[in-house]
Amino acid sequence: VDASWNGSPIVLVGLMGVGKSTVGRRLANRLRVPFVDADTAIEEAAGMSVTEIFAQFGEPYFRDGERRVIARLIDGRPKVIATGGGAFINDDTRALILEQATAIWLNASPEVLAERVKRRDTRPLLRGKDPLKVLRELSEKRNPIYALAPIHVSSKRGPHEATVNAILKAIG
Ligand code: SKM
Repeated sequence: VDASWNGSPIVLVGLMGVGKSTVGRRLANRLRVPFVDADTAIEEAAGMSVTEIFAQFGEPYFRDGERRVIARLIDGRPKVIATGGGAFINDDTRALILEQATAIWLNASPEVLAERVKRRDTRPLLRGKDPLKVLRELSEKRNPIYALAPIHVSSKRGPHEATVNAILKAIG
């Protein structure tokens, strides 16, 4: 497809609402490689939803399972993996991703993110809170860490296809 992507798994990181799953699926189609959503893989492995895991076992337990699932998904084969928003923030998970995959930070302003998450109510970290406020706080806290990914692509308002094209250009 291109000159510089070495075929290692592409791992999309960034905050909830930025479009990691949608963009990831389309990117995988364009590259003709499999797509995996890590949150979905965790739910399949656990036999419960992310929300249920948080509620019943707490966040540290979830993070540990998340790291193990991502370690299993990064198997050297070309594929696109969308991660949950907190995966890359965990030191061990981030080290694994940086060592064994091509990490891409998908970023957007808290305002754009808040607009997108409004359409779904499946985010434990947003439960009962003002999404814009939470997303501003999370951006401030997490953006410096997401920025450790070697490739940064911004996801603007509008069709995700533009973001997919920007990624293809960035890895090409
Ligand atoms: O992985 C889930 C979970 O709700 C945690 C999270 C986060 O910390 O940003 C994002 C979701 O994808």
